[in-house]
Amino acid sequence: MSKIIGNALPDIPWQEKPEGYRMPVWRYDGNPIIHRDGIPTSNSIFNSAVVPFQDGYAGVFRCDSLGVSMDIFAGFSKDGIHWEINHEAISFEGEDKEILKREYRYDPRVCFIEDRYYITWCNGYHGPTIGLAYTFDFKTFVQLENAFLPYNRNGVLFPKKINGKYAMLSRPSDTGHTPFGDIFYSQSSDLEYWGHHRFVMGAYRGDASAWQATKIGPGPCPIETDEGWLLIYHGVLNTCNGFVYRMGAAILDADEPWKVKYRSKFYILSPQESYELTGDVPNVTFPCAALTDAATGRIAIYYGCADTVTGLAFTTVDELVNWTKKNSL
Ligand code: BMA
Repeated sequence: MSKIIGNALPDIPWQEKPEGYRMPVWRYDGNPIIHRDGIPTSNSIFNSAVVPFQDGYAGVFRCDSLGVSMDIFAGFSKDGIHWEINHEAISFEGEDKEILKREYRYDPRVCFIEDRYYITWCNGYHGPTIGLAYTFDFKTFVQLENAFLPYNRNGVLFPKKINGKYAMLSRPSDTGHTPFGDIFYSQSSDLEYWGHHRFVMGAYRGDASAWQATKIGPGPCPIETDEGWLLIYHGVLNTCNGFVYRMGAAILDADEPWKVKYRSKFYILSPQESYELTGDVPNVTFPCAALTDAATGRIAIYYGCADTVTGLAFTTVDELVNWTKKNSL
C-alpha cells in the first residue's frame, strides 16, 4: 500500500472504478465538466488548474476567447465539479510594469506553498516563458518575475521546499509547436533567481513506449508519497495526423527529484472519448491539476480535452504507483 503525504480532503470529487476496467485512470461519467461556452466570451476552456480553497475549491482556468486570444481566469466551486468562472481575465498587480505587459497567458498550474497559492503559466514575453504570481484569495494576484528566459513551457512548482529551496519542473521549448521536449528541474531561494538546473527525463527514443517519443512535459504539481514524488505528465507522439497527447506517471526521488525511480512504459490515459478525439485540436488529453485525499489515497485529475473542454478523471495512489512500478521503463 502506498501513501499520499498530505492533508485529508474527504470531499474531493470521486467515483469508483468501473468493474473490470483495465486501466489505472478512469473518467468521470459526467465529462466534460466544463464546456467550451462556460463563460459568455469563451471559445474553449481547458488545460486548467484547481486547488482546495476555503470550504470548497478555487481554480485558474485557461479560457481562449471568441477571438482565440489566450488568457487565464479565476473560478470557484463548492464540489470541484460545478464551476463559476469569472467573466473577466485575471488582472495582475506587481512592481515592474515591464513584467505586467500581457502578450498571452495559458496552461496555468496552481500550487499552495506554506501560506499562499502560487500560479505558474506559459507567459508570452518575446516568446513563451514561465510566468509566476501569487494570491491569498483568488481576487488579488501579484505577478513576480518570469522564472526563465524564453523559450519554456509547463512550469510546475513542487508543493514544498526541497532541501530548503523552492523547486520547479519545466520544459524548455521553442517559439512554435515544439517538436522536442524534455523535463528539467530547477531550484530557487527566492522564487526570482532559478538555477541548479538538472535533467529529469526526456522523450523516449525507441519503440517500447512510442506514445512519449516526441516530447514530454510535467502536468499537475507533483504529489508527495512515501515512494517519492508521484508525477503525472503528458507525452506526445507525432503521427501522420499530427501530435497525440497522452498521460503517463513517474516516481521521482523524494530528496533529489531529478532522479527518476520509475517511469511508466504504458500510458495511463489517452484520447479515446469523443470529447478527447474531437475539438479545436483533436487527440489531446492534457493534465494540469490533481486533488488528493491522503486519508483514502484518492486522486482526482483535471485535464484539458482536445484543447476545447475540461475533463475529470480518477485514480488512487496505489493504482498509479503499482502501474508505474510494474510497467516501468
Ligand atoms: C501544447 C500547448 C497546450 C496544448 C497542446 C495541444 O504545445 O500549447 O496548450 O493543449 O499543445 O495543442
